[in-house]
Amino acid sequence: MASEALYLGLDLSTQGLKAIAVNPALQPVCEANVNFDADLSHHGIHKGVIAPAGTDEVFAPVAMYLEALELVLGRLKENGLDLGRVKGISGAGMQHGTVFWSAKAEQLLAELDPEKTLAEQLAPAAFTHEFAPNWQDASTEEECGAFNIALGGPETLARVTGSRAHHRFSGPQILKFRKHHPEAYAATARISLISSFLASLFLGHITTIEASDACGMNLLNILTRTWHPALLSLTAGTPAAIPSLTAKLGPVSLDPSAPLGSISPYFTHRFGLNPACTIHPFTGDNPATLLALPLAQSSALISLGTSTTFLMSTPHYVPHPDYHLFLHPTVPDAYMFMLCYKNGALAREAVRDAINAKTGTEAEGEDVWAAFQRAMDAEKPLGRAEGSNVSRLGLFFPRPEIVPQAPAGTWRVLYDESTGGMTDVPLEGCPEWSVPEADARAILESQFLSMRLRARAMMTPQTDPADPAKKLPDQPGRVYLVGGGARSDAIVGVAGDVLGGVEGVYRLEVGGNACALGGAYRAAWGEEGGGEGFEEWLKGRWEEHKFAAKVGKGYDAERWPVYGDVLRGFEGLEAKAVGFGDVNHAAR
Ligand code: XUL
Repeated sequence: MASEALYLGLDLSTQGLKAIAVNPALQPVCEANVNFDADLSHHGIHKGVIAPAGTDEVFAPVAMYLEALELVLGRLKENGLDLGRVKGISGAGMQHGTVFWSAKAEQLLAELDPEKTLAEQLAPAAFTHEFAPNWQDASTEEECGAFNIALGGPETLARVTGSRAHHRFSGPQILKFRKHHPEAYAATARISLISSFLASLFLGHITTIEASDACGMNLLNILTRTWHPALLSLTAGTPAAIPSLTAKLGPVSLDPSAPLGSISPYFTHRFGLNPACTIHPFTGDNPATLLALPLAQSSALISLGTSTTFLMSTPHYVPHPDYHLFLHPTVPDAYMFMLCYKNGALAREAVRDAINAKTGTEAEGEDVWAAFQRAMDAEKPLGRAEGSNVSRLGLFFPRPEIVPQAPAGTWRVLYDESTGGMTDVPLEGCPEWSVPEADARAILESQFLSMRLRARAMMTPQTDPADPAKKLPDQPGRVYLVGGGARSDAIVGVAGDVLGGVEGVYRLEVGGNACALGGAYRAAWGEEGGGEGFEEWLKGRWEEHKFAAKVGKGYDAERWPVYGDVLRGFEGLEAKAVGFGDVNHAAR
């Protein structure tokens, strides 16, 4: 077995670069991580990015990514991986970020000297801009306005590109780059997404943008799978400038099974990778997460990382400005439904910290989530008193939120279902809501109610697994949780209560590396799939008991309708928060 082939998956994310190698049985055999703050702090980053005070800009140095790639490959070797056995590489990059290559880039990539580092040979000469915008950037309000009206409104933009305009999407970001750095834009020969940038380094030439990740740009017409001329014209400035932008973007790679090419000699000489190693398309981190398990089309996957994302695979293209639809990364004619929340983990941790600060439990050496869990357990669903129709509803956004597009702030209301009335909760002295303890249940319910509200269009009729003759309400078959938050019993319980899941709530046991793993699986499929569809191929190899555990019962016939009935009130609360426009609600 010493010489069996291995497949490598990478994930270039906001806070680090992860790599994982799997064997043909899809078992992880080696992992390595680079943490930008811990390993590359000389780039002046905090949590992997630079976010100048007083601006909404968030970006990261491209040179840091070059250094990270060398470090992570070195660490794989130190951790015992024989890189010569790696037969295929694929992976993921955080979505939406762009890298601006100079006219010299192709030659520099082609002539890389294995005696020198990537950074010393490529930075700064291969780039026209030393930074890559990050998905947390919110500085393109003006550009988003232009995108939303370009095709007649956000609804049309969502219908054509899968999403309304978003600050972080690459189209508005490229438009801003052209306006703020016209000379650098003019000097840019090619534009890569983070995913295609990483693939390009491995190939030694600039490769195409992958179709699923291209859907995070607001530039691709998903219906025709071609760049949209009116959106190109807006980004480039004039219709006459379209060809130049088209050349910068290059074509979109539409065939998920087509390999990109062989590995660059730079990596074979410097790291001992095999010259026969093939590079397969890299995609965005969310589409790659979808590849870490054979996700049935009625099941949902919730990734509880820095951002919280809700993903489903669907055959239906039913776009709406409230959510995203992307082309599926490996299944032709399928789509990925996504909700992306900026405030997921951040907001939960803020409530947890406030509870710990008040009760002092953390100091006594208890688990950091113990007091949060107790506060949760002490409350009934929606904080309702026995026989009452009054629900506690809250929104907790330490940072401006994407879903819904609302400013930073905290909103707490008591919603009377019988009258539709909503009463603001004062910070102190409210007998029905004690801050911060009651926030524990409220924040979890709020996060899952938001998902239930928006994912309704994707849900399919279900039957009771114990009695197939019994019809159950439209909901997911299974709810899979992945990422740090998946370890919390409180989160598992509320996820099932609010979202359902007729087969239960499952924890995906793949460590913190779901997207790198999805990349490794994709590389393995690219090499060994033999023309079989990705889902069938993965289903045939995936040993569920090794990768997923049932952690919650999911659908609860009594609780399900209670959360369904409160959705109207929740929508009203969101409208209240969105109505605040740009003014920050007093942080409470
Ligand atoms: C998705 C998004 C984030 C990043 C995180 O639209 O912006 O989930 O992909 O890396």
